[in-house]
Amino acid sequence: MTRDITNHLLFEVATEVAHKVGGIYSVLKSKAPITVAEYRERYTLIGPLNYTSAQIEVEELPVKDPLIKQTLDSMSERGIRWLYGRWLIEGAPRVLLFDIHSAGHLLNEWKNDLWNIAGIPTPDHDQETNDAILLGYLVAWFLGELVYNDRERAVICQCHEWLAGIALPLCRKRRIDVTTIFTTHATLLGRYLCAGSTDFYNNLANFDVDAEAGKRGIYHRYCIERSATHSADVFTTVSHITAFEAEHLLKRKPDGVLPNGLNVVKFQAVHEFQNLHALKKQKINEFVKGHFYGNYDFDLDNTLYFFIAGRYEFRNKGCDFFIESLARLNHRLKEAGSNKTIVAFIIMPGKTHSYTVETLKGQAVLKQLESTIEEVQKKVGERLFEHCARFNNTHAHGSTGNGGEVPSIDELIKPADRVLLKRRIFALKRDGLPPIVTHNMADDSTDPILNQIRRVQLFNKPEDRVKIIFHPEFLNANNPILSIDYDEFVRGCHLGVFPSYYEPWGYTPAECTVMGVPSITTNLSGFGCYMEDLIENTSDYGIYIVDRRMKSVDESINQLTDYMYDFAEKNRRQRINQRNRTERLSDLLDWKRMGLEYIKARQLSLKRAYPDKFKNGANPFNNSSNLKLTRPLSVPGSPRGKYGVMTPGDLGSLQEAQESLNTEDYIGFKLGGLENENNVEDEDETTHY
Ligand code: G6P
Ligand code: 1S3
Repeated sequence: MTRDITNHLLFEVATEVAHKVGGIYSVLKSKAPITVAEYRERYTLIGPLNYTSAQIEVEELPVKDPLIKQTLDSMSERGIRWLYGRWLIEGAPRVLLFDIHSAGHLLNEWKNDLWNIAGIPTPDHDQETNDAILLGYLVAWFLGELVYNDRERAVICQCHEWLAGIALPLCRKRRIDVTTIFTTHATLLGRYLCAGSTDFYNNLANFDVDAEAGKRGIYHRYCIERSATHSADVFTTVSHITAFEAEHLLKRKPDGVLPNGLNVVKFQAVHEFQNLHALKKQKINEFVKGHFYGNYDFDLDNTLYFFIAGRYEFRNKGCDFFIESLARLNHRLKEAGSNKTIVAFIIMPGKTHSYTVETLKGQAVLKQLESTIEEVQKKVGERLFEHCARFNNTHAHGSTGNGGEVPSIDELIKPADRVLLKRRIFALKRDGLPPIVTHNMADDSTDPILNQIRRVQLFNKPEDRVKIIFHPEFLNANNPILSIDYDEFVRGCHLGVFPSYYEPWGYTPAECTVMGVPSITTNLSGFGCYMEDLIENTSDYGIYIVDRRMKSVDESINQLTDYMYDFAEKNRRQRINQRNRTERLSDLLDWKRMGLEYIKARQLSLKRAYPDKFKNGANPFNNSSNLKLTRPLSVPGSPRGKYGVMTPGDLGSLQEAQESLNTEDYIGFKLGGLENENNVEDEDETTHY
């Protein structure tokens, strides 16, 4: 059937629509403004209805589109509950959330069907898979009825991750007249294999994928992921390194790469973000003073805050590397007699019971000291005022007034005040060392992070130049301890350290970059490869890339230690200068640029579904204003591209002429060094400060 492709409808399906779990939420939320700008009400995000988060994140709206309404009404008649509304984020995209439990009674029938049509087995007690089946069947039901009701408009359905991918084989089997894109943000097997002790990247081509999935009890999930991959019209992933992985593990070469962007909000002047750093650092300083009470013998002016954050995947996120490097850094700083202190935060949510008494006590004693000092200060001020106000010319003639002398400190601080202050100071005495973890862990003795900290003996001893604080809960301004939102925390820190082994993209260093905070990443992360590919001397711009591909484990850890050591050696002026340069990279990560790859993927899916509309080189979207780039990156002070002008299109491969990637296209993941042949941009100014 031929449909109107220029006014097509776009549906994006994911489990993290209006419900934060991990990275996909960040993708959808930050991308919303540009997608809504392009599609307006023709764009709808579909996901499962989570009542708790929807209550906060979604405002219910009537369905205006008559054909969508007709479709949803018919589903309601069959007992399906859904919520249609506006996601309360920038861009305010429309969302359609299905209450998958309202279709729970159909689960067994659908599982049976999945086996019959796709040969996918599904065990009984895998809740995630059951939910994926319910969502997938509901989406396919909705799309099937919609395109039956609406014979005019073309429909694109883009599904993110295997959890939202079951609709894809259903659309294909049922010949539903939609065109589809499957975007994977990681592969199931990749994540599992990397978390073990496999030499993953050197063996990618050799894994017996079915056997490996079977051994890990994820064969049925793997089947879902693989069938979504092969049923979609267009298959994409988030980086070239994951494209390479997907080609081998999912057995389909991706049609292109859709790197993740951010919704970059620039300040008018650079000093504004610098000031924010100082402000937020102050908040972290307050926490640190409390945490180290009794051992707070280091100078905060010479203290740097490093951090790692993310999902608790010890090896995949490189937490093992981070702790080992911190131990080596500690040794080197001590050897060098450095006056710097590094406080390294590990922010990774684990199973906990509550904050430890010691952690709570630290903040409490500091608060008490602070309020006692405020009281004493007030009294001292009043006494001083009183004394000075009594200045009297006639003093010499026997009056009780002040003859002009300033009272001594002993006259101002009375014995009672001293007793009170002494009590507060004595309360700061502690027997043990400041704790390495802020919470009571559910499995303290087996926790991998704690065990490695124990192994390298980073116990926050006074002589240690590197201190550690493991905060096994995501940050939140409403937390009683370290009450600060993640964004504010990042701004207040000096260096983000993300030495990941498995990282399809890696939002954490990208977020640091747009906030002007230098970070360390690796050449095994999509983000690291992307930056390395676009910029010469990334470290000048505060992006340090650890080589985890060509170096041995020991060499990589030493490289990470060197980066942290060199950073610790910088003086304040150098740090400020580097933050300015880092922040200047944010344009590279803006969705206004990255979103171009999404546009190309959608056009390719339409082209595959409606080849006639693109006959003889015709492109119905040629004059689309959406394809405009942001300001040229050649303005003074911008980074230079390795291969000339930088656009995501140079990296992506969703070119009209070329319908799928060649292995040579995995730029940023080439094993050899690439020559810098073609620098066409103007020489940058050298002073960036
Ligand atoms: C920002 C502020 C400065 C402050 C500096 C501290 O640049 O604008 O006023 O001195 O941060 O930087 P540091 O790297 O020492 O935390
Ligand atoms: C995935 O989330 P993760 O932390 O499990 O998707 C993210 C968004 O695409 C990506 O940034 C990350 O690398 C992946 O691993």
